[in-house]
Amino acid sequence: MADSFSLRNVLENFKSCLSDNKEVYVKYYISGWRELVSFMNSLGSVFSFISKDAVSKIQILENFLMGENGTHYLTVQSMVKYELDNELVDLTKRGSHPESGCRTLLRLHRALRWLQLFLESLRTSTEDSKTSVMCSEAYNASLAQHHPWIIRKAAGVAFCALPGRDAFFEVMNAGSHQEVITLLGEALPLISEVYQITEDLYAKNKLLDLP
Ligand code: 1PZ
Repeated sequence: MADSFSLRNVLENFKSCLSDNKEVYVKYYISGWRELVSFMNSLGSVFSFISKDAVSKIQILENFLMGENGTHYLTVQSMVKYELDNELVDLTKRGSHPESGCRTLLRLHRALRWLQLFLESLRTSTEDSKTSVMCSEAYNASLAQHHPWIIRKAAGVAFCALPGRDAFFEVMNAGSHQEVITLLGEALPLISEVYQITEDLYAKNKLLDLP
């Protein structure tokens, strides 16, 4: 999988994510994340503690989707309704539902905000911009506030191992730098829309701080 990664696949998945009435399909949401994980794995083993966590969250959601109540997990909207209606979510502290679809997807949702910020800064970066700096700025403005000190430290160490900007554009495997930048310009509005729809849904249902 790692050798077939292309930024284009990520874009395709996030494009397929939205239904006609703007619901978010869980299937394509997790496929998009699987692509990103295969990309991250191609960057080296320093990132494996991050990809392990992402994979386990993708797997939890996939198990729901493939399970006997799978039809309720077709979209993020139907998942939220189903889990709330049936009291399948730990709302204030972890208890009998420590791995609900809602809390699991929230972790990926927060990471999607990091991705959005990071890709935007990559898109508008210049020759001498540093990926590690862009990455940690995006992280500090998003995910970091949800992580304890020890994870923030480990993430900081991993960021230093990121390839430089040129190499980074290469591994995205989507043509020349200019083509990658163009593709990022297409992908970002899609990612932002998926992010915003999920954010509004979670806010409306008071789910943004699920333990
Ligand atoms: C290309 C560079 C990759 C940088 C990725 C930036 C994100 C750093 C995140 C580091 C956290 C990894 C360790 C696991 C943390 C978990 O404790 C948390 C909360 O979950 P809980 O403990 O509540 O069950 N997990 C997360 O926050 C989800 C993190 C997913 C990160 C996916 C990144 C994918 C990057 C794609 C690369 C293009």
